[in-house]
Amino acid sequence: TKGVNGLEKVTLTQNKGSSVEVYMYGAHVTSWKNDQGEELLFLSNKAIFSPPKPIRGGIPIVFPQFSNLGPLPSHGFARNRLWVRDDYHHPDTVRVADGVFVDLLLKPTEEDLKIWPHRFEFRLRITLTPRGELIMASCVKNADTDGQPFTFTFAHHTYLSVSDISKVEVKGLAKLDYLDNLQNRTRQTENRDTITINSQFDNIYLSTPKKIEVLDPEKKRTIVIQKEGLPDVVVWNPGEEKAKTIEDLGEGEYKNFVAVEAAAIEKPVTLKPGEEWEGRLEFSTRRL
Ligand code: TA6
Repeated sequence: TKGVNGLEKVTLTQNKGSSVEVYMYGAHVTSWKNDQGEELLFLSNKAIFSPPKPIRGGIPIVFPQFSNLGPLPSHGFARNRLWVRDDYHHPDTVRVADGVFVDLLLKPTEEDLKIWPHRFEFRLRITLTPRGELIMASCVKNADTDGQPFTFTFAHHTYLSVSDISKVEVKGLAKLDYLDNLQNRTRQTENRDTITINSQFDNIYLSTPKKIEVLDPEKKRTIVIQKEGLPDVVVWNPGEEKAKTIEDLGEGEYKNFVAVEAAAIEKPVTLKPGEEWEGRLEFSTRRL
């Protein structure tokens, strides 16, 4: 069906009001509702649904470069390319969860190859389970069978919806090392058990556990993030001042999200010709 500005989107639905909306533009999940019909993703009121602008909110795919860690435009180009539907059989070591799903595929165009000369195939299966969980299973292949290895960094730049950023608690990152993006990515160690955010915040936590939890006391719920193959977690919020410089973010909206991004950044992934990499991310919710 057609979404904003006539952009193609796919909607997955389950019982009890649970649903997922995915734009083919960016393979971008813009909405996820759990089995209580609650929206769990933030989408800016000012989000621009107009290529090549990436959509502000939901789950942008950051590939093949996180931030400005290389020569490409910040966060790479997967988030502003048109993906296609794919009927390839996903090599689900990535356990095939029951549920409804859509398979999407991105391959480089000749133009893309000029800025990143690697023939990759990025397959993404987005599943909504009968219990209203959202699963993102990624598989990147070096399809240049007699070419060169390539290296990438990656993130699911997830904008989680929260009632008030200053009340949110992020759990699972205690004692870990992180790179502070606001201080030239200097390496530091987290000494708090629970992370709370009161101003601009932009840390890349390294080698994190498989499970991270985001508590929203006002909504009386926890969003549970479980992941495989995605060792790092970026936690980001622009804070009041920086938010004003982001044109596609409405006034005060910075309070309504925290980006918690399962990622592979510190140790970039290298694929030899024919090799594949897999990542898996699962979101569920629990009442507090
Ligand atoms: O993941 C955090 C981050 O890299 C921040 O430094 C911030 O710039 C954010 O992503 C948003 O980037 P964007 O290009 O979508 O405006």
